[in-house]
Amino acid sequence: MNGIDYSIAAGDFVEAARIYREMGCVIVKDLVSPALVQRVQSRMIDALRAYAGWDGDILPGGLVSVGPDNYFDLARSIERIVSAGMADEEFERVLHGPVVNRLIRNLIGDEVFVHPQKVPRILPPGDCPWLRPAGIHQDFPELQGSERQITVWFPLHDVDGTTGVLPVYPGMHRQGVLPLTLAENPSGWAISEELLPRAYLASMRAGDAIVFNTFTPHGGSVNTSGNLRMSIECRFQPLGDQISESAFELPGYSFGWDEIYRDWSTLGYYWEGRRPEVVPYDRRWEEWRERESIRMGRLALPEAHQALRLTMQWSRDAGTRAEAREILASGYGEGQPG
Ligand SMILES: O=C(O)CCC(=O)C(=O)O
Repeated sequence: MNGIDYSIAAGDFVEAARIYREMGCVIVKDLVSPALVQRVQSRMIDALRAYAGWDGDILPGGLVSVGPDNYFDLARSIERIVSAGMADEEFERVLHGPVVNRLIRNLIGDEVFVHPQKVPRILPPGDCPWLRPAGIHQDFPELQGSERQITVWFPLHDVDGTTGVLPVYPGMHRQGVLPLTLAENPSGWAISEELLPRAYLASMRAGDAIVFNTFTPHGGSVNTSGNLRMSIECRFQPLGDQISESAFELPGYSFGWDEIYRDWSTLGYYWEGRRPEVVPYDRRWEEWRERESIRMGRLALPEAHQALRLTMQWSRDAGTRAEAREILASGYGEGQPG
């Protein structure tokens, strides 16, 4: 901890709103029952066993042991693990239930909409080349839609500074969209730490949550334990604000909503009847990132490597994809700039 405590007990929603307004983030203790998040974790562990050949131990605090021998299989099976974590109807029910609803309503001062996407994650310890930690970022440029959007991040076991809690940067949500620099992380970009105050790292128990605004910088976790860090994040916003069409997609996955909702009894496709006004995804931000990755790649900047790879794989424009491919094929990024 940094000496300041941004945590509150569940139920103290007035204080939660005060801290959230001032800091852009608040840690809510005991927001949900530990058994609930442990069930989501168990579903993911079952998928780890079935698809990644995992046969490690569950340690005190709910930590999941893992060795580097498992890393590749973990990365290969990630879709199965993610879809298993997303498909828990009871967890969804609690996100719509009275306690979470009252909390979010107090923070946004409006009627609440629960975003369909939930993001279960596993973060292996050390430097796993296939599953790297997110860089420090704000959600807004990626997710767009409401400026009052909120993320609620739940660890699925006890976490602290070594096991990879999610760092957040209090007070920075008022700065608007912060500039990005190229970085070797899954998105290829990050907010430079020089622009930020010291990260806030809370020690948390299963059932606690970090709640933060869509402009609050976060990410860049470091897992120096010998275990997997497992978490799930969920998003909320006012029903009356606009939402990006991308919030209803499952981008990059081979599974769809039918698979997630297959065994659900009542909540499947809950968002079809009641949802905010849907607006198109504004591509200018990603187009800027693609152009920059190409410009920096042509200058043979090594830190542009990951951003270029993403441009090559995901750009909507065939010419841009081909340009990124050509730069990467020239040997640049393998330590021999072309
Ligand atoms: O769990 C992490 O490491 C990253 C989470 C994140 O980026 C998010 O909640 O938006």
